[in-house]
Amino acid sequence: MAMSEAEYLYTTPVSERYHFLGFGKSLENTMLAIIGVPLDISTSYRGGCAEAPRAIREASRSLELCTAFTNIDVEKVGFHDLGDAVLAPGDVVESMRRIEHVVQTILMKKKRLFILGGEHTTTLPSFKALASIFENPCLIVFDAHSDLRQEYLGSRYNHATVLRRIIEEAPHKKIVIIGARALSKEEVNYLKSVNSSRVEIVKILGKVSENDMNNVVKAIEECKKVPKYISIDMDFIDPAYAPGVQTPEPLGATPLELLEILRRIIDENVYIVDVVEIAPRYDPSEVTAFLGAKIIIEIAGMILQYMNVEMKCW
Ligand SMILES: [Mn+2]
Repeated sequence: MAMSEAEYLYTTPVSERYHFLGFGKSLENTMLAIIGVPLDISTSYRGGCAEAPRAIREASRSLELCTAFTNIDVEKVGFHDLGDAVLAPGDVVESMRRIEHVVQTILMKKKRLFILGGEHTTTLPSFKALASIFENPCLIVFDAHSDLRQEYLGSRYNHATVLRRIIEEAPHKKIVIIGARALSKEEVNYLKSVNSSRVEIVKILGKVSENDMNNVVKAIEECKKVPKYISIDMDFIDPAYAPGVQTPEPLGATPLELLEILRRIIDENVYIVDVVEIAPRYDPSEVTAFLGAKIIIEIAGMILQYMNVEMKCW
C-alpha cells in the first residue's frame, strides 16, 4: 500500500543546524538515515533518555568526520536526519506501532538507519520492521543486562523485557547478546529453556580478551551474509567511560574494546544500528553523549568501507 508523505513523516523535523553532525543531506543523496526516538516511558531507575537524541546530535556537531578505525570521510556521504519520531505520550504500545511504521518506511527506501534512543524498548518495533522486510534477520545486542524478564514492575513492554519480547514476537535467525554481566535467576532459567542455536549470550567481564573476541565472532558466524541489526545499550560500556546511562552496571568494557569487537563483526549487511539508554541528566561533561555520537560515526565508517565508493580521508 502506498503511503502518503504525511504518514511516512511520522517525525518532528529538527532544523538543519541541529542535524546530526550539524549538516543534512537529502534522503535521495545519501544511503545513511538517522532518526531520534525519544521513548522514555518504562524507565525504572533513573530516566531522561527522551533528551538523548538532542544530546547526541549536539555532541556530534563538535566531532570530526574522518573515522578513526576506517579512515573514511563521513562528510562525503553524510546523513539524512529525519528528526524525532512522534510518539504517543504514556502509551508504549501505540508508540511502538509508530516506531515500527516509520522504521519500515525508511528501510523500504533502501537506507541504512541509525536510531538515537530512547530506552531499549525501541529495539522491539525497530527489529520487527527489519524482520518485515528481510526474512529472519540477526540481532546483535551489546548490553550489560540480558533484558530477558517476562515482566518488570507489572509491565510486559519495557527495557528489562525487550529481548524476551523480540525472541517471542519477531522472526529472527539468531539473537546474540554480547557482554551481559548482570542476569537475574529468572533470566538464566529462561535462557536455559530457549533454543541455544537461536539465542546466545557471550559473557564478558571487564577487559575484552582475545578469547572473548573469538567467542563473539563464532557466535555470529551464521549471521555473516544475513541482514543484521546492531543494538548498543550504552551500559555495556563501563560506567567509568559512560556514566550517563539509565541503569549503570559496573565491570564493563572500554569504548575502544567495543569498537574493536564491532570492527570484527560489521559488514555490508548491517541495516539498522541503535544507540540507546543514554540519560543526559546523569551525564556530567556530556561524555556519554559524545561517545554515543562517536560510536555512530565509527560504525558508519565500518559499513561504508564495504561500499564501492571512493571515500578515504587520506
Ligand atoms: Mn538494555
